[in-house]
Amino acid sequence: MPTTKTPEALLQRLRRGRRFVITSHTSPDGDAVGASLGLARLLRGLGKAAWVWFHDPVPPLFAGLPGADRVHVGAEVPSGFPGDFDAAIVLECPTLDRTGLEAPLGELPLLNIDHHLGNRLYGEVNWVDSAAPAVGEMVHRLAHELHAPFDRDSADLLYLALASDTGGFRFSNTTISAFEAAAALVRAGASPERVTTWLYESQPVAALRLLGEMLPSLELHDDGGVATVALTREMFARAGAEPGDSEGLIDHPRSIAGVVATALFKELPEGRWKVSMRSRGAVDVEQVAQEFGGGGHRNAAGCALDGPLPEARERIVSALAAARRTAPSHG
Ligand SMILES: [Mn+2]
Repeated sequence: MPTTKTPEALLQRLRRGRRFVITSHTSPDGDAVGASLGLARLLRGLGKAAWVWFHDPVPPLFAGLPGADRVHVGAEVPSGFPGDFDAAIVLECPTLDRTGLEAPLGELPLLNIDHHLGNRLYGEVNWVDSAAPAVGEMVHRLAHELHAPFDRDSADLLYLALASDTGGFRFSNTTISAFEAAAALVRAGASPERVTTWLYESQPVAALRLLGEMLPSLELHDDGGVATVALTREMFARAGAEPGDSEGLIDHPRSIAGVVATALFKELPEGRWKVSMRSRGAVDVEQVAQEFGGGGHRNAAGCALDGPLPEARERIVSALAAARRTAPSHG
């Protein structure tokens, strides 16, 4: 797969700038958190100031990562913003509004680094590589171009971004460059065992209770090829769970034999539902997400739509069934 070269304009901006704010999308996942914290460490290693600012808190699963306790969280701007910063680096966001911080961020020059198809190129500098397995892998390449010193923690953070976005090196984006970056990161001190513990063995008990709440909602459709699950706000309350505790729960319906497409419906305020979709092989959930105003990748995408749940479910299921039929390798 071809990958794009780091734009010279981006390297210049990063070499010349001294103070950066780094941000990513709402409900930050492993790639968003790992790539942001990793890039911040690498820039600090080059003698620059770098602050990570997320609209939403770091999910409990990632709270123990190096630097997670220093993330600035919320809609309120960090002190000295915007005058004290040279640029905002936006990671993993196809559109600026995915940050939840589009108004304040618009006051700074934007450096857009992403691997989503359909990125809107909203930055002053844009580096979009849809063949990259994770933004963490792009940050790894960037670090080499900048000759940034690697320590164990930054290697762990980028390895986590990569492991998270490839589903532990299982998904279709597990490319040669994913393994090459992983090897280089382990050489630089990353520990696959430590990262695996963070990713898969650091669950708050509420996350497991939430899984228990979710499983009875499982429905199979389209001759067992499509599976859907739902999480209501009541389920979150019963489990004592926070929004971030649902991270990774969509992998469970995906593990059923014969299932090629899944959707997780998460209740939002005002009767709306956030839909996360996953698929196998050529089944394109990005197209389905786009039909409903969302986006993502071929095998992982999301959107939001109005309830009530049975109607929302029916609309998504028929779109997924259609995607399944039009996919080249699944009948
Ligand atoms: Mn990603």
